[in-house]
Amino acid sequence: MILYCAPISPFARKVRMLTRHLGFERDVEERFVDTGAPDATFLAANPLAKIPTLVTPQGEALFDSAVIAAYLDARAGHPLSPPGEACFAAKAYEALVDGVMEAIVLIVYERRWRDETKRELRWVAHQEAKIARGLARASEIAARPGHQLQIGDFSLAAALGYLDLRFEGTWRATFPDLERWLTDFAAQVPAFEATRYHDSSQRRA
Ligand SMILES: N[C@@H](CCC(=O)N[C@@H](CS)C(=O)NCC(=O)O)C(=O)O
Repeated sequence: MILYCAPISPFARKVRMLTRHLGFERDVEERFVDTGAPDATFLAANPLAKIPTLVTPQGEALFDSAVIAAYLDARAGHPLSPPGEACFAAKAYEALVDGVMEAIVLIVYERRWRDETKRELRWVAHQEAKIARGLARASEIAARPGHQLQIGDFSLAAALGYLDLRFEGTWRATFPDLERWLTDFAAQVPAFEATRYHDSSQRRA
């Protein structure tokens, strides 16, 4: 399988953690792409030029990260999907945290794509409010008794890791429960450390 991705992208990290955690690391070739200057092969796989994009052994290009996560989990025998009706709550939790990531990425893009004089601070505040509310809800969900490791947890770890990288970890003071949660997640999922971003020469997400 080919995974179009980038080392810093939180959505890509979610999937890169999942391929490792679910035992597909050797089956997946990670191809780092620049979404700002997509090449023809990547565009043929995903006309939206978004990462992550996974090309299956059958040549099917899968996106977005939720679709890829469901595909990998299904191939592994569904270890990260609760059975029955509970799977819908698990999907809503994943969608919630993916929405938090989306809001973080929008703020980063506001900085990257808009001239400093044209930045819309009300829009940034609107996204920041989504991040704060979303993290508060995610914190409640992850702390529920009987909460089992699931795909949404990989989204949450990727979102918090990205906040550390882009916003100097200011979330840690506001959400100490999530800070403890992330420590536990990292102990349970070595793929979190394995996918940590190190190289400061490749800074596109
Ligand atoms: N909903 C998508 C979001 C993916 C996404 O926005 N990825 C960013 C990188 S973190 C991207 O590809 N940006 C390029 C662009 O929007 O042109 C998912 O879950 O995969």
